[in-house]
Amino acid sequence: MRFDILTLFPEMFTGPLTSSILKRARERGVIEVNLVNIRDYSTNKHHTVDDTPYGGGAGMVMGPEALTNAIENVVGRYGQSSHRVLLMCPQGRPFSQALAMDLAGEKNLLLICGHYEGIDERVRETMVTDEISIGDYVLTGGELPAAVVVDAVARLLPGVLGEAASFEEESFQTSLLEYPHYTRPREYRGQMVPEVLLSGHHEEIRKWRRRHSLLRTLARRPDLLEQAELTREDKAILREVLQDLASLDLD
Ligand code: 4GX
Repeated sequence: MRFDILTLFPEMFTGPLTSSILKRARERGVIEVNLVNIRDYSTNKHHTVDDTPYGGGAGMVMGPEALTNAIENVVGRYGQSSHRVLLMCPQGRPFSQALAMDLAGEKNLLLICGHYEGIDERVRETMVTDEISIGDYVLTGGELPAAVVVDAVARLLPGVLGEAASFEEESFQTSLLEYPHYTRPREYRGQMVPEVLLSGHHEEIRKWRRRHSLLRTLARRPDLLEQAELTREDKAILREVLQDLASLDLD
């Protein structure tokens, strides 16, 4: 899969792209990342890309010319058609695992990293196919969100993670939070690893993990339980916990 990233600060991607899994995926040719400096497409004397907003007010807006030229250059290079053009912005659709899975089905993705107060609305209307937000907080630019999207999408592609990991992705998907994990030593600063995990009883271990996934999700993210595919066994566990809670005497 090929990612074209339009940015004023290509150097912000150096760390994420040259480390760990994304580094290996690029070396193996599973992903290709093309960083495009929007400033290179500015045609004015000082190569500026921003301007003051019509109607007045604080801040600057990225103008349409350089951005459009950069997008058209990239899309034109590959024969466009189904090219998704993503704009990272707080007004966008909340990024999710489901959206990452949808994007992982594309051959190319173009990501636009805005700065200042944003981009000229006409570019948004005519060139952008998807507006994406990574969360309800305000960042200084779209680079970190773009890196998040590239990371989440790339790890879903065949050959990026190990075989085993991709199977888990299939079966568990996103519905429940992870159960607690432990590794050696068995005792650390007086804290023991739960006995069942040392027992070698695979069925007991599976039940313990499922139970703790359910309990964590109930405690921290009950909203996720609505979309989760729960077995009869899962429902029995949750029913029992909720009954115990309901019978607490809080007076
Ligand atoms: N999830 N920001 C983008 C400038 C901007 C504004 C509007 C285009 C249109 C953010 C987020 C985020 C701050 C990145 C404003 N560019 N992006 N930037 N949260 O906060 O995606």
